[in-house]
Amino acid sequence: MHTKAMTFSRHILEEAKVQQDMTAELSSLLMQMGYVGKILSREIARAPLKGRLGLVGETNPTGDAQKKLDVYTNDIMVEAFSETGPVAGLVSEELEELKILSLGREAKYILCTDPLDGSSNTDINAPIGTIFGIYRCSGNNHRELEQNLLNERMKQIAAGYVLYGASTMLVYTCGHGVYGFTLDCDLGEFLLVHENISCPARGHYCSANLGRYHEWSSDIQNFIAHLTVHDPSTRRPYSLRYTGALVADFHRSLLEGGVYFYPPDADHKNGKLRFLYECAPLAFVVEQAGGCASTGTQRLLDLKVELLHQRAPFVIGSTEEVALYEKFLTGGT
Ligand code: FBP
Repeated sequence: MHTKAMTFSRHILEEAKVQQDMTAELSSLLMQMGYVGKILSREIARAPLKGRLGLVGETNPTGDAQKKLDVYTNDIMVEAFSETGPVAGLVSEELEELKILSLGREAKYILCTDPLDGSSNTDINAPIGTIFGIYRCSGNNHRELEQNLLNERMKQIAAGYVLYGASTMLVYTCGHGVYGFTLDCDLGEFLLVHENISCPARGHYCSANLGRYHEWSSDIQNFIAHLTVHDPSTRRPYSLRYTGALVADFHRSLLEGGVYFYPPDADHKNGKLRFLYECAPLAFVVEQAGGCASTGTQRLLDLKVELLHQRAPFVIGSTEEVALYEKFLTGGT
């Protein structure tokens, strides 16, 4: 019996005792995210039984064909944070604009989210996830909130993801270490299983869509050639692991070391992944765990953002591999 287990909610309350920026509103927002994770874990597992697989026939703001689960998970996110108080505005992969949820006194945060990461996996029972980044907000109306978010007048103060895999995991940080929880479906509780996660400085896995190899720059092709040389003395070749879900590939690198990258290619001149609700939240997590996130030429979190759905070239994971990737891209090798 898990009587001594640390639940996600208790962990947040304990953090609030020691972390000044862990306000009552932020605590309640995070607990609500835990609740959303439980609902989505149950409903994603039941999706084939409820006719929630397949496409809806629409596209999202960045032109991706929307899956029924993309729309369903986004609706759950909007519903769960509407009128709960702490969230003033929601930025989502599935919404064109920042959606005002509350302008009340408690509404102190902007929630940026990819409600369903890994959409191409929904119909084949492969891992998918939910990504979230939380910004302390300033502004009294839609225009001010959006402008302040885009002009870095808002600070990301918490981030994380939920991974719907063999088990459901929630990983989060509030800027004081990274913690991982596994959902005990019987108890309906996320229980702490990874305390103060530290990303190994070096790994053995690389995650990238090699189907795009010929569209990548020769620098990136040289980086891959370097990783795939047979040289046991330097623990090469690396093993390829590409699940089709950023959250799942990132989770592997976070726990076991390695690197995930999505560079510019013929269809994505600026990379595929979106800064505010895919790259920046995971960059915040990995840096808290001692890893790195970059565009290939600069620290990801230093990137200037002008659009809600702005894309960014992205490399994330162990410090050694990210540094090596940057070296290849800046001709340092
Ligand atoms: P979604 O949020 O729409 O799923 O897009 C992101 C993503 O699916 C990542 O999870 C994944 O790593 C990548 O795109 C896969 O893209 P590709 O099929 O081009 O390799």
